[in-house]
Amino acid sequence: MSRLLITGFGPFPTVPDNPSARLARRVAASPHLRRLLGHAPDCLVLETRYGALDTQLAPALARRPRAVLMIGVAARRSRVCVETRAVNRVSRLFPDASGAVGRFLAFEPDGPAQRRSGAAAQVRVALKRAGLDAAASRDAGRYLCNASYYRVLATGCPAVFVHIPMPPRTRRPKVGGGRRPPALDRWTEALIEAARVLALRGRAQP
Ligand code: PCA
Repeated sequence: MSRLLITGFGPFPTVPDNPSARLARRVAASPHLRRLLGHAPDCLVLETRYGALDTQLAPALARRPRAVLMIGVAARRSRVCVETRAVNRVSRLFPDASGAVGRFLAFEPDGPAQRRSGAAAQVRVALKRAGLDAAASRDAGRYLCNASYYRVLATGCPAVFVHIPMPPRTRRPKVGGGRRPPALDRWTEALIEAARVLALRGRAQP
């Protein structure tokens, strides 16, 4: 079956340990997805700097993935959010991991003001089915997550960006104790289901 790309992000100034990278790797390592695809999904951990859009993301997109699941952290949010769109806007306030800020207010001066994901609603349903009640969001920010999503949506393949909060610190469950599994474990399972749905959608698309 077709190629599925899963992306996460590395550290940036306010998040020195970015859980989205760990989550992307865990989802991409899913035996279930490997069985479905016939090979492991591609996993890309993007450096959180504007230059990485050209040096890391563009080459991955040139391999023409049939579907893309993107994950980033939104440290101030309390819920997992499915981003429904990306906008052609860059923050000039927040430096990236290399200390650079966006140089222009728009990434693509001639690009559309926004690009919408046609697969966001379906992914939200998939997450819900897997027990994760994610919110829909139309504001992916003005930083690297929005920037990378805007780029990926330009390809036209089914792509969805999921923002996760910082996972709460959990103590190890007591043996036999009925605690909920750690957030990262629950999110991994739900995002595997989201990835499955995206991969099938990518396969169906001409
Ligand atoms: N979150 C940032 C960039 C990398 C990440 O994980 C954002 O929301 O733009």
